[in-house]
Amino acid sequence: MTQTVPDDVTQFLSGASQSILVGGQRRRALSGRTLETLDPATGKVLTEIAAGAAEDVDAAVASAVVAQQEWAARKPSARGRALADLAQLVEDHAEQLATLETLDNGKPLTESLYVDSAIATDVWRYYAGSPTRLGGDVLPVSPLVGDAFAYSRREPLGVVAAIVPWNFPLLISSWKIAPALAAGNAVVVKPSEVTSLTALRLAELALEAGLPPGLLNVVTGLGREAGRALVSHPQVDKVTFTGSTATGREILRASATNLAKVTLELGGKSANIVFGDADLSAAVDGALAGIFLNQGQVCCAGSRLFVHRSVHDEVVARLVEAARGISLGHGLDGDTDMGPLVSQVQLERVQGFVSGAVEEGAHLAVGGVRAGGELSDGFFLEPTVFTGVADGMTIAQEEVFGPVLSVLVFDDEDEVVRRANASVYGLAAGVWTRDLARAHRVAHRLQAGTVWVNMYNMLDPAAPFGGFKDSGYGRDLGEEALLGNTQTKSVWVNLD
Ligand code: TXE
Repeated sequence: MTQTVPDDVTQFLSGASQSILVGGQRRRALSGRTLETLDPATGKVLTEIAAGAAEDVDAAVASAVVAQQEWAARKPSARGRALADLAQLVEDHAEQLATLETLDNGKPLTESLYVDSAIATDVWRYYAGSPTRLGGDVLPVSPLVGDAFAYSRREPLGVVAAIVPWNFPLLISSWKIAPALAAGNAVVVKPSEVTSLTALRLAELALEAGLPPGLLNVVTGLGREAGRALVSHPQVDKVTFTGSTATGREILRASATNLAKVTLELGGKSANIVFGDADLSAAVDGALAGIFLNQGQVCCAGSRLFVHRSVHDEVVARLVEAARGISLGHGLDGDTDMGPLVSQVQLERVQGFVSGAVEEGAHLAVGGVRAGGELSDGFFLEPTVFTGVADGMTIAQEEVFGPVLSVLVFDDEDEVVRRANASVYGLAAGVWTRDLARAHRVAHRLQAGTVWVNMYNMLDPAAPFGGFKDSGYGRDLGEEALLGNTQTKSVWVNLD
């Protein structure tokens, strides 16, 4: 496997140890420590990043506090223009950002380009329109004495901390940072220690677009050092987090000290339901995309595929055949359909779920093994399908976060809704049917923050995204994310 890496990307990688961006300046960690970041397709060191810690976080928050004042004082139209310029720069650098993402995370370049870079551009463009739309209301008050005019204002919170995971580093950074900035806040972002590169490049582009230095700061480093210091910092007003449930709980506990507002997106175990009357070709394609996009490392992955008994065998046969045809490889190779898992740790975690499922009695229909040959140094797992999965099995209850599909059989609508809802998670769900009434009925009954009908894994900046139940609270994207980055002030004016 030899890939050609464009010069601009090689150059960026060579300077990556200066990955802390504070007050508009890139530098190393104050401690001088670094962390290795690997290319997951080869297991080789890609570059080194700065291992930031509490003192770097202090500097970043201090510079964010100052820059936020300047930013919030700009006219809404000026803020909107700067964000639109950044959207344009993200689009102009789509290929560079996508290449970095593929090298760092492993996903195929086509995905990095047409999902991550493309939606990130749309997200910036969407929120570029927000500053000039963010108004308040005239309040119909009835004062006890005299008369008054009252109105509400949506004001920024101050400094927002964004804790970003490794599965969609550019995209999730964008959907956390863009609404925060649009609402007039400053941001300190702590990307995942295994995929920090695109958040850094994005922050450089923000400077190029004319955002004030210090408005968007990046502190790379470990979660337990840089991340922990950031979420408990006394001058952080909001934490927006996507990641594991355990870390989400820890962030919530930290917010008891600084009373930061918290938005959590914590993953899921989403049900994708194929009724007997569905267009089976579309449903099978949707099921495959639902579980194999980004190697299954997707919070809303359709990891529980409920298939009606009447079409079960046919759907399984098609899934297995398609899974066998998926070609694994380096994300920069043109004929790669699926890349490696993000890290050795994640590979081992997923392999643990696979062997556990076999022990609990699920039938391994295809995959389940680490890829060998020239891929053996990377963190590749063959696309995996289990059949005969029962609701109580670990593989049907816990988030696997890998290319592992569990197929469950069902007989009727009430039953499948009850079983789909029998999860601590509630992030997303899919329904495949030609029956219009059933599509809406089931969509309304599913306990999930997003339900897709005859489609899967579709995201758009206009559609709020987030979870019911243990999948978290608060919403990314849409107007809700914008409002979630504001606080409401009521202004009363005495008219007497
Ligand atoms: O997540 P962590 P991990 C799930 C998925 C995966 C599992 C573990 O099931 O297998 O989580 O992944 C930062 N204070 N998801 O261990 O630890 C960390 O540095 C502040 C689902 O990688 O939650 C990183 O930037 N920050 C998920 C981010 O939190 C802390 C996407 C996420 O890492 C911190 C990723 C702390 N104490 C994993 N500890 C989804 N919902 O899409 C860690 N971090």
